[in-house]
Amino acid sequence: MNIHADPQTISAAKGVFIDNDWRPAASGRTVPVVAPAEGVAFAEIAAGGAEDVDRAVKAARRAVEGGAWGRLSATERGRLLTKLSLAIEAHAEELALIEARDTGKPMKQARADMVATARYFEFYGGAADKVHGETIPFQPGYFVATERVPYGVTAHVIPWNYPAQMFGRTVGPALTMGNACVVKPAEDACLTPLRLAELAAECGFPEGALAIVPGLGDEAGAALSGHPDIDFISFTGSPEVGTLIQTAAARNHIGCTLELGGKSPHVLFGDADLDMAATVIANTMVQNAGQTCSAGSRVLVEKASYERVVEALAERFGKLTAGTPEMDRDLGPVINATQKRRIEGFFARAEEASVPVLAEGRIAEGVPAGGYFLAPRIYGPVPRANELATKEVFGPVLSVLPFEDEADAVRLANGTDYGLMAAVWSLDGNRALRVARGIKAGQVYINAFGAGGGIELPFGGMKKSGHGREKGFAALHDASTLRTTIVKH
Ligand code: TAP
Repeated sequence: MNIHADPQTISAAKGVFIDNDWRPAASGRTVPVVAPAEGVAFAEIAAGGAEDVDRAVKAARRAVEGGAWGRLSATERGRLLTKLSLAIEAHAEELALIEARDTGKPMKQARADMVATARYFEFYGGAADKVHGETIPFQPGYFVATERVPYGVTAHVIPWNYPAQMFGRTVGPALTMGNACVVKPAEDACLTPLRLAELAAECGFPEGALAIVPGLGDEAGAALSGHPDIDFISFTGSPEVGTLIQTAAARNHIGCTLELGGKSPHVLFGDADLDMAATVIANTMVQNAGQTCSAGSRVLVEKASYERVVEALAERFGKLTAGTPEMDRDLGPVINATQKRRIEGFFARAEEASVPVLAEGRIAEGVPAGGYFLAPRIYGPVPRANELATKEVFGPVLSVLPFEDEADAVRLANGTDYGLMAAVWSLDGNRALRVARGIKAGQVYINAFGAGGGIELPFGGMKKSGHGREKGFAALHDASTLRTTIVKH
């Protein structure tokens, strides 16, 4: 199979996946799937709607209440997740090809995404029977024990930037804890989640344990998040849709986790290992063409070392090249024409505000004219009030801002609505730790950033980056609720 394989061989593009079976959307409608590197449609997905969502939720309810899924032990669930991890490894190249065509990302990044996706199911498969409750000393004559129990039916609305990884990240812990999951992937990139659900069925996941309803956000997504018979919602995406999700959850009196993006800072002191820092900053910034919620899109630099840092960053950014998945360069195109126009809007407004461009990468020769390619850029010094210092661009754009001293660095790092990830670069360990502990972010690195995904590490936002935690054991907590049993003896 190659990346331009006949879309019909991508079995994922078959419809709505409910009770381990494909069916067309109830409306019979479909949505075209556009390859971002080409700007042309190469497949169609079902346009699921309220009726499909209702069927999926009912199937999930049957699965957890009296169905085979609800009767499995934690160990048996863990084995199924482990089997799925092995199946993903066995199909990694096929999945990476689908992912690369669907999202436009370079093949090496799509391959790395499949390694990470398999790892989610490996990690959670192993964890399934290692989640313990506790006993609580209470009044004489009582025995009290707590246990983590599934919510029941969980809804998962996921974005287009890492379709396979996001699937593993949200569905992995939910299945581990015994929930039945209904997933609404993004219309812009949803082929790998569909294929992964099919693989799960082949691995033996019982009917109803996992359903996928592709379609439009304001149809399938709204129907799922507002469905009266779901017990919990996990959402990753924009703050605007996050607000709709939280409102829908509140209306149903259920909980939700929201992962809404960021404007993650690197705080770079003059004594940092600049060679390492600049390389990590440039490479992680353009990963997925900058369309990563945790992208380190602000570099805050100690004033005295500003020129040196800018030179090191500009040197690296100048070499970065955007290309097609097959070209396998540093980054691919952005996801669609709307996103490209959105990012170009930032460029136009930066020009109007006379924010200097420090360096620009390039677009490889020979990319299709219709592809949504952008050369990566660094701006600096970016005025503190400029939108490039505060707003999430979600593209390959880095903003550099000088700071005066430690206190100013912390103030600046915390000076946006977001609080997802951060890094402090300094060889003075005490200072690095002091600054790191002053930053309001769910993950703070010292002399590193991203660490290859860190599936074992709790991940999620403070402030307007959202609430709840994904990854690690923390995700198992958020994918389950607590029952306390009180026995009088
Ligand atoms: P969203 O519109 O938030 O899409 C995320 C998911 O929500 C998709 O599955 C989407 O479906 C669905 N959705 C859309 N409208 C919905 C509704 N009314 N009810 C329920 N679900 C709905 O994000 P986007 O349009 O893909 O990207 C816009 C911006 O969001 C980006 O520029 C970026 O800033 C941010 N973003 C952040 C992240 C992360 S990881 N934090 C990821 C992606 C995007 P459809 O896509 O089918 O409409």
